[in-house]
Amino acid sequence: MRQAEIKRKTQETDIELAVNLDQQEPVAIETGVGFFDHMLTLFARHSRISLTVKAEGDLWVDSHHTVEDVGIVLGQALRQALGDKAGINRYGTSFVPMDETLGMASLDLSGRSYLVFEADFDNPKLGNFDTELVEEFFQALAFNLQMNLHLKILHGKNSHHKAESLFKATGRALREAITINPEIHGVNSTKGLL
Ligand SMILES: [Mn+2]
Repeated sequence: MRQAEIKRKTQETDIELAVNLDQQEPVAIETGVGFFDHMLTLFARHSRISLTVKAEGDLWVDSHHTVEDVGIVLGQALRQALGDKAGINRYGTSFVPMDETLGMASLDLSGRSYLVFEADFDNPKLGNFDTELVEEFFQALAFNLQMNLHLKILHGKNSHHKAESLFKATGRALREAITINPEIHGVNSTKGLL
């Protein structure tokens, strides 16, 4: 089983997070930030992984530390669970429509970290979640998972739809990338290492 569990406590957040890439249950997210819980639940369902998150952050400041730190820990846990990445597809791409919005995620579990993010949100807040944190989250995720991640809203209007299409597309692209492909022997790189 490809799984990992991480506990991380700082002055700003206290996080317990577990992932299992080879089973789909349980999914249970509690961060104190409703919209973020909604996004992480979608992400887990569309990547078909088990994900549990218990985060207690300094929400009296704002939701920044909580969202960013969950991104860091999720990236670390996924990377740990992937191990040597033998036999996985490595790449994944997904387009996800949501009513008027179309979002895209394309990623490579290359061992190198890079985020390209092309999305704007008209609405600065969704509940107690600041929409600028969508980029912060994916930056933390990409850097700690050591993945090359491209996210783009091709068109759209509604801020909730835009954020949701990016989380769903990333989940679906990740599922493709982490899937073990019987045609791939060893690591899917001419370098022999990912
Ligand atoms: Mn929604």
